[in-house]
Amino acid sequence: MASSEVEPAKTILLTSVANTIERFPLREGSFSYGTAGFRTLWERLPSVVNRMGILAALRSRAKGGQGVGAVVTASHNPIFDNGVKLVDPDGGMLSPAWEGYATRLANASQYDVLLTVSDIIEREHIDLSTVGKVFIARDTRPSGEILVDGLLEGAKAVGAHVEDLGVLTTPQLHYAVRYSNLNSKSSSLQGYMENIVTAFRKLVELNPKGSDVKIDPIKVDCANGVGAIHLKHLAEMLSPLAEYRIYNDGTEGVLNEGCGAEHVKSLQVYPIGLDAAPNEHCCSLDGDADRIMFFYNNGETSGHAEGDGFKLLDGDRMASLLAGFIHNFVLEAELDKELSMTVIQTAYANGNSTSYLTGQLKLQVMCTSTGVKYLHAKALEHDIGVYFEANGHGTVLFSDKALQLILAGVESNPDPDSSKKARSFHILLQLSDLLNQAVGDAFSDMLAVQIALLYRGWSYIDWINCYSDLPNRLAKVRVRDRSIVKTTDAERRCVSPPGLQDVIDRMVKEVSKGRAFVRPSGTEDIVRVYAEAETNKLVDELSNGVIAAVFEIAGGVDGKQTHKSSK
Ligand code: G16
Repeated sequence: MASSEVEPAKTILLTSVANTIERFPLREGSFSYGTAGFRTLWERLPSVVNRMGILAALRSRAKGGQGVGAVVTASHNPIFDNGVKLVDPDGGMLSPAWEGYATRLANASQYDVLLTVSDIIEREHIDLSTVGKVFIARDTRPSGEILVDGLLEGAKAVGAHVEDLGVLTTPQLHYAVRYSNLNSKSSSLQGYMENIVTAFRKLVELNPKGSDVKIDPIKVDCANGVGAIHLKHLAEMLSPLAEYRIYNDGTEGVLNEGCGAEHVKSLQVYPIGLDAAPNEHCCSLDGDADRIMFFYNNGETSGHAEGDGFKLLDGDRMASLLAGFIHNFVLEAELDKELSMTVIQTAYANGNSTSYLTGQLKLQVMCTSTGVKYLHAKALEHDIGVYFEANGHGTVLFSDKALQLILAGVESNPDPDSSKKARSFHILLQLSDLLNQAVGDAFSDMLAVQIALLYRGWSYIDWINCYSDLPNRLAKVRVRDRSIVKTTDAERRCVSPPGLQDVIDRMVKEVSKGRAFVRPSGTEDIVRVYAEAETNKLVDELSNGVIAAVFEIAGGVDGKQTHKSSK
């Protein structure tokens, strides 16, 4: 664009921004781009969502017109919350540098919005002759439709071409953004479905036991969310090879109420409406289907009616199953010298899962702060990055180098039956297709777990027997202002308020295999308290002690323990 055209173009753009923000007045309170974007009561969000439309369009223009995503969802939060999160052109989370712009824009007065937009254009050297492209999707929350209107307006005001993809799972939107920019696969919803269905079918065919196998049916709690809509379609495509029985499909129950991945992980009870007979394979998705928990009933009575026989296989279990499974093929393909493989966890990972990964599987493990954005970024630093949060978010990323070596192996060994090594190349290639490369995805994780169990001939019982979890507790404590709680060392140590970490250290020292930390949630107005120890008695003492310390030192208002360990 000629320099004489820049100022008029900018004036037109700012006028258009001024017009759109006027229709979405700023609500009271402050907003912060947290663990997964903005999340709060939906009534507070119209101005924020409209401004995120503006930012998404600016981000796209700053990236030379590549597609950027914006998804309206509050995932595991209650139905009356909503949220908005932006997706970068590679299908990953918004770059941290732009999160600062997001927070600034969300809190700016009408006038400051114009200054901020102008500042972003300058700093990011945005060429105003580029046309932006924004993909929009939302979950099933009733407020989503209203909020999407503002998002759409904001993006259009900055001259973006907007594609509203409708009601999608969060991973489907990430996938659409990634592959619309890469042009290597169809980015459409049908393309997404066909990609994972084809990879799953091929993996079943490559199974050394032959393709005439029986895959255990699985009962899927869809949290009354968007997962139900798309799982129905996926189940039809995979029938009769695999069978998915859908529960909490949204026709009767309330989103995330008494069901969903967060509910079963926190309370360690069955989701409402799903009757698990002993040893049946079951799982729960969350409200936007980007995380998954597996569980079964071991048939034992625990005296705790809601959780009788309940056994949970969480994100740590997925990490250990899939890392071990994939590493085995890396070894058989003789790629272990050429490819670095690492497992990324957070402080919430059970200590015994980390010991199993390092001790039994001999894999390197790293720890990051909570939030897919941190784990995903760390995983990208390795050729094969396996990342999972204990709460069920995660996937396995393959670097370009890994994919090139695997592809070369497939090309030089076209017949998978010719040797174990040949088969391993083919299996790795299909796994890299099955596992969503943009973000953790409940659907592809579910299918990958089914494949790993099928190859190993394992039931959930065999899977859970790999190691025993250390007893652990997760509690939520409401404090007057959670922003006073600040942490360091991948959230394992608390640096503010002063004195809190000293008290935690003293308590942890007294307890065998003790570990505890506190951190402010980025999605709810609470502080989370995690504790683990060698026995249930010890972990109860430790957890209660830390909760009391948070109350006293961080200004507690209300607190409740929301997590029981598997006994
Ligand atoms: C989001 C993030 C996750 C994070 C979770 C809880 O999940 O994507 O990475 O683990 O929030 O975060 P916090 O402890 O900060 O509240 P989701 O499924 O709600 O989108």
